[in-house]
Amino acid sequence: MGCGDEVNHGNHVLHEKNTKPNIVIFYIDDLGYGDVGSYGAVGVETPSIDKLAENGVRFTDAHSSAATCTPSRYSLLTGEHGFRNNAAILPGDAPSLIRPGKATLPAMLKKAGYQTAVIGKWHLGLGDGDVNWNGDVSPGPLDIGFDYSFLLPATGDRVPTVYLENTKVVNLDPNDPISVSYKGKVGERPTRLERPDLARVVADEQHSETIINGVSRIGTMGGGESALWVDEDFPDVFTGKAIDFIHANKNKPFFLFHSYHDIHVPRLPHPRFKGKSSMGPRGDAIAQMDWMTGKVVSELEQLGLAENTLIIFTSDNGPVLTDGYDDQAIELLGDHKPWGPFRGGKYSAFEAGTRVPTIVYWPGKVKPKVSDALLSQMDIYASVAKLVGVKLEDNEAVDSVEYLSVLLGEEEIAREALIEESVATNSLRVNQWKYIAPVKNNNVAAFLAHKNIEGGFAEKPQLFDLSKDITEQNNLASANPKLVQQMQLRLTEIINSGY
Ligand code: NG6
Ligand code: CA
Repeated sequence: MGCGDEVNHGNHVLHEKNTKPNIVIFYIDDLGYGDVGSYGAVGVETPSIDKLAENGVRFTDAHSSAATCTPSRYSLLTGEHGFRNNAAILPGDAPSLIRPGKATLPAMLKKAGYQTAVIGKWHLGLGDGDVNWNGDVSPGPLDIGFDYSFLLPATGDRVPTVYLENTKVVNLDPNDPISVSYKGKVGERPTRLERPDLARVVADEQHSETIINGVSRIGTMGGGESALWVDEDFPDVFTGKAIDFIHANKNKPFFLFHSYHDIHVPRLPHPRFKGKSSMGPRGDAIAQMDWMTGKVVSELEQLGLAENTLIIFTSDNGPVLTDGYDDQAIELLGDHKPWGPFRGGKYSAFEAGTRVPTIVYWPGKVKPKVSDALLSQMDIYASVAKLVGVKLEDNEAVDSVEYLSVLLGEEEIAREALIEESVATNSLRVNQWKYIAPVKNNNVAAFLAHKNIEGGFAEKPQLFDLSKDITEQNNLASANPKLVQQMQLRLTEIINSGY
């Protein structure tokens, strides 16, 4: 049909103009290695992600920089370890951790002519301290390289439970200003401790402050009634914003950092996903997350952009079942193994803390393959810089190593060494060896026991041979004191001077 010819012709012209590939990072929250079908999930189906995995590069040894959110996000966006800036899980009123002027992935892409957006979870702090949610909230993403942002400011379980679009809270009524506190109660809304009958999800003490949308949160919040989010609407709201951004930029190269709330707590998937898994809310949230991913991918296909878009799908840290709310994630788990074949989970120094599903998809460019290369999310920065032809400054993205050909599945050999950050210590991988540096006192163990997670922390050094002992059971440290010493030296060296 004539009409079809015109469309084809249009696409052709568009591709000639837009030779730089679009870049989309799907950054999932708390998704474990084994939570995706192509990585062995049994309690839930993930057809949209499996399609990416089957037609792209599926990595088996790719890592977030840390076993928690804020440091991993910091590293993804700056190409450096979280410990270089004391990154740790931030409260919902924390100042912005990535300060204006810092080199970032989106700022680097802007140099190459990209339009850049972050949509979804931020959790990297906003403002200068004592943020006023009723005015212009800055500095924030717009000051570090993003042209557009639509955010869940911290986490789903932290106040304020409002969306922030660029510098403004969405739908805020100036006559009902927002107040937020992480040090005592503000506002009239009851907390769960005051009115347990009003909360529809059972929560631990930390998650028992202001009740909003029937769910008690961390922190207290007054005002802002018209601006409150409805957790169940996240998939539609964030997907809608992502699609709007793609449409608006279909003729220019764009970078979309699509940062999901799922499958972090509180897990409150939209009712249409209820029962989509056999695992209750945690599994249903995975199904929802798969749906969101499929929606954006099919939008790219419909716009004729898929073959000019590099997609990276990955997670900010390993899995956790109970993280403040009781949604029966443990009871309903069945044979599903969120941590895959590894030991540990979110927060932990064991492999499941940072070894996360990682898929690179680029139809026509990347051939289907499984890659066992040791890679870090920090390496995305330098690799993408190479892809778009930007030369990095000497002090830019200091922990990021360029492995573009590995990312695209053309080569298999990447890092020889990699630091894995956990909440209590650092570990070092060198080839098959895994060293976990000792902790001074193991007081985090109790916190993790409460979450059913093995931290992997000990007051003595630990050394595992992952080639024979993937589950880190057999501590070889005392039999190999020399190797332990070398690993500790190497760890210190990388911390002090970079990889
Ligand atoms: C912890 C919260 C947890 C989660 C986490 C951040 C406890 C007791 N509470 O402080 O529920 O919100 O912070 O998760 O652990 S992350 O994925 O954003 O790092
Ligand atoms: Ca996380």
